[in-house]
Amino acid sequence: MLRKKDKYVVAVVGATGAVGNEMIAVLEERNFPIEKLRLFASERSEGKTLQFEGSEIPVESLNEDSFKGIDIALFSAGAERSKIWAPIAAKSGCVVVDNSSQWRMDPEVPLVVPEVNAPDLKWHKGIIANPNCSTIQMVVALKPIHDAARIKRVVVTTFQAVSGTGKKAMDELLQQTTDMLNFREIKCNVYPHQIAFNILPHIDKFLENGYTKEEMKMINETKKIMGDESIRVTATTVRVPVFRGHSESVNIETEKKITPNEVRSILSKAPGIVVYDAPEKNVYPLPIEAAGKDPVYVGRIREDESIDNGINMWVVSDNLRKGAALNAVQIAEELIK
Ligand code: NAP
Ligand code: 3JN
Repeated sequence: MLRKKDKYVVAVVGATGAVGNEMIAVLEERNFPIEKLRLFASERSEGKTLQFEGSEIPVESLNEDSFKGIDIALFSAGAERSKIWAPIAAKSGCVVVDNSSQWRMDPEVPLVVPEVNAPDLKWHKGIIANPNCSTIQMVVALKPIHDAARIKRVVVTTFQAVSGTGKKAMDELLQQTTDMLNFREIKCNVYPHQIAFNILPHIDKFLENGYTKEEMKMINETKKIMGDESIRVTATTVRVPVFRGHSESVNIETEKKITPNEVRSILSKAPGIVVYDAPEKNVYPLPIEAAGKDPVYVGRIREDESIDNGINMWVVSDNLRKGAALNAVQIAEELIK
């Protein structure tokens, strides 16, 4: 359990990565009360320094004693590293907020989006899981509708930015785009197909049921966060040539009738959401406008006229912020409240 203090010793594990970089920026921007920031990455990054509040902080590699004296550790170094190091950190008395999929479905580990299920933080045992980016932005938009009209079923298709795959994928999109425009040969290292000027209906590994792991993450995590196993969810996750910002087409079937105007009104009062919905003026959420911002943007709210109680909407958010770093820092803020 975290002892109340004025300032905390905080660690970022995976500090040199796309998510880790964003975590450092979000901690600074939000003035998280930090006594000391420790930064960890692989041995490859030893000797590097990263900036925080005007100081250069050295990047360290991990060892058994790394977490001594650390109050809160934000992990974003991948599931394999979280499997090994999160229990070691928790044993050292540090509270871990883990961004990987390693602990998300463990019944002993709360899976938290503060706007949706902050009370679940009460039962943590040293590790708290941060959901998948596509799940986070969707549940922020679903929860207020579920509370008002009980959601029976969700059909979601995602349009996910390459930054969800990390730094190398962002470089690959840039490289392929410039190579295309210069009539050069295209090389594919990160994705199995060209991503520039293309879309790939494939995120993470394929499973035996024909779904990808990313799709099953959305299905299983949504039920756990919403605390309702009865919600039926199906997902198709798609990679698009966008650098930053995931978009989602979300179709909902509710038990109680709810009109698009009621949805607009409920969502515009809900925490973390900006309703951006004036299609007559070409106003709807766009990833290039959501990039670098905190909210979950919702637009294109309309009735699904093919069923009795159906709503369609378009949900966009910055996958590195609310989808990863911001949500993790918000969890840490809840912990020290
Ligand atoms: P990335 O840009 O490839 O960065 C990976 C980070 O992990 C780097 O800092 C890397 O350090 C570090 N790392 C690798 N091996 C390590 C080791 N043995 N010990 C310590 N650190 C090590 O990837 P990313 O996009 O930031 O994503 C990182 C992880 O965050 C993902 O694997 C995933 O689990 C999670 N994630 C979650 C979401 C979400 O949906 N919430 C979204 C994206 C990512 P070096 O620079 O030294 O190699
Ligand atoms: O592809 C995306 O847009 C999101 C990717 C998330 C991700 C990438 C690598 C490993 C995860 C995740 O958070 O589920 C993981 C993982 O930890 O399994």
